[in-house]
Amino acid sequence: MANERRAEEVVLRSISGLAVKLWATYFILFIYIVFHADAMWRLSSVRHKAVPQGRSLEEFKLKRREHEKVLRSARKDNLLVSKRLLLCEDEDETPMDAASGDQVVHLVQKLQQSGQEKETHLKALSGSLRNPSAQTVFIKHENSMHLLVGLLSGSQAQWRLLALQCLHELSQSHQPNVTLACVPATPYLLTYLSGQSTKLTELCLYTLGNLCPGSDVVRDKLLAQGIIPALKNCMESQRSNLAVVEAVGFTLSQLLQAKDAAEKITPAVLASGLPSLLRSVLSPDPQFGLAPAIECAWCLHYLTCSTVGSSALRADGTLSRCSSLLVALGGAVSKGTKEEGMELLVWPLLRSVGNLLSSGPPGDMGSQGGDLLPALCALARAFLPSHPALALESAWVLNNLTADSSELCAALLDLNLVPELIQLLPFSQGINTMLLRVLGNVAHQTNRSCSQLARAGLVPALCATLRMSEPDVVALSLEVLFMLVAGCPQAAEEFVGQNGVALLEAVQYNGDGEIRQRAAHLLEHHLPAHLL
Ligand SMILES: *[C@@H]1O[C@H](CO)[C@@H](O)[C@H](O)[C@H]1NC(C)=O
Ligand SMILES: *[C@@H]1O[C@H](CO)[C@@H](O)[C@H](O)[C@H]1NC(C)=O
Ligand SMILES: CC(=O)N[C@H]1CO[C@H](CO)[C@@H](O)[C@@H]1O
Repeated sequence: MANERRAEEVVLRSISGLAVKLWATYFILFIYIVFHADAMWRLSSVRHKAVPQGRSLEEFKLKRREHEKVLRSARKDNLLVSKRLLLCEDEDETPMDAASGDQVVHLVQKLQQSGQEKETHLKALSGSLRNPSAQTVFIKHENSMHLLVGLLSGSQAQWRLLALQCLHELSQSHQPNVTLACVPATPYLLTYLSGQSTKLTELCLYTLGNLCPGSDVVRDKLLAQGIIPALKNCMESQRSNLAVVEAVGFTLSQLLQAKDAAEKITPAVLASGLPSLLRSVLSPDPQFGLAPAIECAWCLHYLTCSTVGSSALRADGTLSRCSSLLVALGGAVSKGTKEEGMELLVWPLLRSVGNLLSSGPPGDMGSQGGDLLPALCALARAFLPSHPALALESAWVLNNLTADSSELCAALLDLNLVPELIQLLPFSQGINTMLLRVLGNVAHQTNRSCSQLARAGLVPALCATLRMSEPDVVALSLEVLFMLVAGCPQAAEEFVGQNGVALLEAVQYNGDGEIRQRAAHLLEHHLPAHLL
């Protein structure tokens, strides 16, 4: 399981790449704004005295806020699909020798004859069906699925389990045809979710979970056949069996990844009572481990991806539940205890919190917002070496929390977290740009927050980021610097004292149009003339 999630992480990383592309799109928008702002700035440089003090700063801040909105809506629809192979105890992982199509046909014929060796043939068949070409041969062979469904629905428990094993192998296929061919079996799979055998239930769940993303037709059938109430009942009645809970989480998360989930599936899941069951799993079991919590957190993440889901779950206490788990995990990593695979739980939690914040400012989080800040910093720091994309995700949520909340900006200063953020500024892969946004959110607040930032050492840190080669880092550094020196004369003096003028000249010389304009504007209007 861990391996698959790791593979997904690679996908996630490329998704952060997508986010970068979206930022780039915004960057173009930004340049457009700057061209207009530039006209304004030039005007103000001509009639400088006549322009009310701070006006360009206000307009600048307003644009910044619009910018944040674009950024934050940019990373919502990132969906991931995976397939699971559940091995029975008596199986090993080495695939059988590639079965030929002839062998599969032969096995089906044997099974069609009534005989006592059905069990052996079924075992051989499920082994053969691990091979994709054998799967295609199987579904094309007349009556083969009919035969399997007959055994699945029959009275022989062992045949039932082995027939299910065959279907489970077929469910691994990425061929829509193979997935479609499994449809006649789905009513039985759903029925067995409420059965007595947990082994059968678990295997049915993973089979259903594998079939869900395969085709819209299959998914619609499953919805019509009542998969959502079946999953809810299964989870409710098997609450204490964490292997089943994990499997329900997997199946539901597969279902929720449909492109049209927001319209078709999310409302039904919200109405089913599943969310409170999912939330209740968000406390890792010391013996069983993190897996059920990870699956259920992904479900919550997919539910919060839609507006309807995020506002319903926000009102339901999901934000608080996810936040308190993040606070606990952040506390654990800051004490140096990083459980194996913990990052797999942190991912969906961070994304859920980020999505939930989209349904309103963090004002109603109470003290929890303040507790989250140090936890997010700790998670970013702890995962930076091994999972930079996760550190970036933590920074995203920090940005989300601080973007609209003067309380949380003040808390960031009061908790003395700014020096921690400054320490992470040398790291690229989007981390420095995101942290510069967070620092910008704080600088955006008041003159007082600007002086606090300066006291925390932001000026030398900005001098360092202004020297970096990435243009967006330089542009954001200029943005923060602009707010800082406009709000705090001491910061301006400190900057000049740190050879800032030469630095701005270098930036002006090397930078592109927009960066050049900004650096020039800063040099001309916002540094104390007597020091230049
Ligand atoms: C899938 O089914 C369609 C229609 O029956 C058929 O044309 C196509 O060849 C099948 N594809 C595979 C890979 O079997
Ligand atoms: C912030 O500081 C600047 C520069 O010292 C000053 O011009 C401006 O009036 C101050 N703004 C407020 C709201 O105090
Ligand atoms: C308070 C805050 O900044 N909330 C934002 C969090 O992110 C979403 C988008 O993902 C924004 O819409 C919210 O405004």
